[in-house]
Amino acid sequence: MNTYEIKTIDEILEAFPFNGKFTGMHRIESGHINSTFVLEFTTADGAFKEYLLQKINTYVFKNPDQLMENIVGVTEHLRKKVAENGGDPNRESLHVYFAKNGAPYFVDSDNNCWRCINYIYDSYSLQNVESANDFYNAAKAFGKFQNLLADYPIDTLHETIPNFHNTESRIADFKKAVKDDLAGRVNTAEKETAFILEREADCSVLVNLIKEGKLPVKVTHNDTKLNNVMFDKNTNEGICVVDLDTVMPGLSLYDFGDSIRFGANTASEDEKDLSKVSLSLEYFEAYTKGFLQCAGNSLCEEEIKQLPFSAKLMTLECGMRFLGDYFNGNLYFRVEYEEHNLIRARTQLALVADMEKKFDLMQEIVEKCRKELGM
Ligand code: GN1
Ligand code: MG
Repeated sequence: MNTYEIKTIDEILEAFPFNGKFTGMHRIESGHINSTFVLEFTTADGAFKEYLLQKINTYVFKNPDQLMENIVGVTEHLRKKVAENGGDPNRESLHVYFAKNGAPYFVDSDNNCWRCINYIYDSYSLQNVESANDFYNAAKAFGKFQNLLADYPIDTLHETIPNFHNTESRIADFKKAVKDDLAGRVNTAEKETAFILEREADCSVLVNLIKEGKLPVKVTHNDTKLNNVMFDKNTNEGICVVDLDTVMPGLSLYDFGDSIRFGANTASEDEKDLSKVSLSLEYFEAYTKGFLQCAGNSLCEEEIKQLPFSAKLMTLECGMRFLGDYFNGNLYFRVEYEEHNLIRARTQLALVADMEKKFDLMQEIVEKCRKELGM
């Protein structure tokens, strides 16, 4: 058994009301922020039972009380909605298991914060899109997720990471990272830095549209990576959206754009061979179709118009976040090697460049999908 960062698994086993005898655990490697483990148990009647255990990254999420208050509120809302619609809340929504002391997370003797969540049985996640249909199914899942939260009381949500997709504030952070040059590396990525700074004006577009009242702020997921959807093993439909840490007031466009950034890239987020990086128009179309089909009726004209731009902006934002973190000495994103964030930044910027070339085609695809859907 590899317990990784868990020095005192016994403390955790004691803290939560697990059902059965602990038989083992393994780590789930995906996700750049929290550490995730699957804990395995055998129940009294001999059944196999699993739970997800996560160590909350408190460097990133400074206020775990507020974070968990959001997640508990959102998951309870989702469970109610799923049940009302005749679905299975245990498969179609997450559920937070409270610690025995009544708190939604447990603080161990080293001051680490742990939370426990239901494991979605007979499901799988994808690290890369394997077919247009996968991505279409992911779009439907995120679109549906947005609909289920449309009547969630937005004012009750805490901003778990302030200005998360505020691209003006993101570029200000990036410039600060360049100026501070904490790890003494800025001179190794001058071309990439210039590429970002040349696009500074882009960072104000959506922010200004919000200020002008042209884009509505809604409850959004804000981290719509493909691997944040669980797919059903039998039907391959997206059944459950996970990783709810950044469910906050945001724009539908952030969710659309971030999905495209990750899933419509023909290469992985950390591909070293940039010739493999490009925007798949086939995948862009599949996602646009699924998203418009499910969430389209709640989108206004300006939101639909900005869909292609949002994909570019979210990719640029992620590029500057990775590069800024590289300059800061890899404080935020988990890395497997020292240049990992630089490599990730390069793929994002190469994808931005390709999206700029294909921008007219992306717009045509949005129009085509609208026509097909009679919107
Ligand atoms: C992080 O946790 P994970 O791996 O789903 C990050 C996202 C980035 C993404 C880039 C809280 O997501 O914003 O887009 O990495 N999450 C947070 O892959 O910063
Ligand atoms: Mg996450």
